[in-house]
This record gives sequence, structure tokens and C-alpha cells, in this order.
Amino acid sequence: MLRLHTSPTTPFGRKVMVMIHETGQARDVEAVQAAGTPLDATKMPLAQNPLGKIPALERDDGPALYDSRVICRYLDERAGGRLYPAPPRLWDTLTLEATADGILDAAILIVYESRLRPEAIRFETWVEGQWGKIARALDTIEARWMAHLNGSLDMGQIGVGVALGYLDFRHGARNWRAGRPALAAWGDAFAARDSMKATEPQG
Ligand SMILES: N[C@@H](CCC(=O)N[C@@H](CS)C(=O)NCC(=O)O)C(=O)O
Repeated sequence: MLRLHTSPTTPFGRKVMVMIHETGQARDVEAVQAAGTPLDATKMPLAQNPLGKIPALERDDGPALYDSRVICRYLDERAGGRLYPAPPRLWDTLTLEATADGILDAAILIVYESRLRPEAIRFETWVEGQWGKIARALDTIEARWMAHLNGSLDMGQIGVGVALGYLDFRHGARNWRAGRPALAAWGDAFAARDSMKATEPQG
């Protein structure tokens, strides 16, 4: 049995859970609930990940794994290697997954800024700089990556699908769909997959 430290709202944990569903491993993985922020790591799996971040994966054949990209690569190998294709497509898949993770990093930092930083020292220009990263990444996906997104399922697609879901969940007022019709249509279709329905954020 594998133990995945995660939470009902973490998009990085959701990314792992979606790939677990897509690769038929849901019965092999127990979800262990964690919670925390950079200000309070007491309920984070610190013995498994000294960085105090989730997801982290406990396994029988070695030490715990983190971060989500490492966990997904490990679980994909375990399932027979379906979601990371052979080179040269692999380089596209990895770049798209990194782009999606970068969107999530910036989106989470914006949430932390409004939830964790005292109002008097919040930095609006910095928040807009983070949103600028997200907007440029979405524009690039709309302009250059739609053919890849419409190809066979891989971790790049799962990363983007989960990142778009997180933008809806935490940053709906930003209306990321405006001016990106192809990505919006793709994201809505991806959100209807069973794996996405089974992992919708709660809370
Ligand atoms: N690069 C990491 C990012 C993980 C991450 O930022 N997780 C957030 C929750 S979504 C977290 O644990 N935040 C707590 C913290 O930063 O201290 C991954 O892909 O796993």
C-alpha cells in the first residue's frame, strides 16, 4: 500500500490523484490528510518531506518521495509508463507539466499573500507580477500547445487540466477564459473526465 500525504484543496495533490485514477491505481493508494502553510507546518508530513509541503508519497520500496513531478513519474513507471511518452515528445510533455506547475506556484503565492500576509504589508504589485506569469503561460498554451493538448493523454495535459481547475477554484474573478477560447473549451472538456470529477477540491 502507498500512502499519499495530501489535502482536499491542494492542486499539486490533485494532480497526483488524477494521474492515480487515470492509471488505475486508486485502490493501491491511501490518502493521508495533511494541512499547513509556510506559517504553520505542524500538520504537514515533515518526516516525509522536510520542506513541509504536500504531496508526499510513502512507499515500501524506498524513502518517501516528493515533489508532485517526482511522485507522478514514479507512479507512472509503476503503472507501466503511459503518461510520460518516449523522446522527443517527452520534452514537450515535461515542459508543459512544468508550465502548469509554474501556474500553480504563482496562483498559490497569490492566495498566500491575501490569506497569510498582514494587510498592512501586502504588496499588490507583486501579486500582479504573479498573475502576469499565469497570464503569459495561459497565452502561450493557447497559442502554441493546443495540438499537444488534443493529442493522447499525458502528464502535461493532466497538469494543465488541474491548473485550470485551480484557477476556477481560487481565482474565478480573474476570468482566465477571456481571450483564450481554445483553452477554455479544452479545459471544460477535460474537467468532465471521471478522474477530474472524482478529485474536485472540497472546501
Ligand atoms: N513543487 C511542489 C509544490 C508543492 C506545494 O507548493 N504544495 C503546497 C500545497 S498546494 C504546500 O504544501 N504549501 C505549504 C508550504 O509552502 O509551506 C510539488 O510539485 O509538489
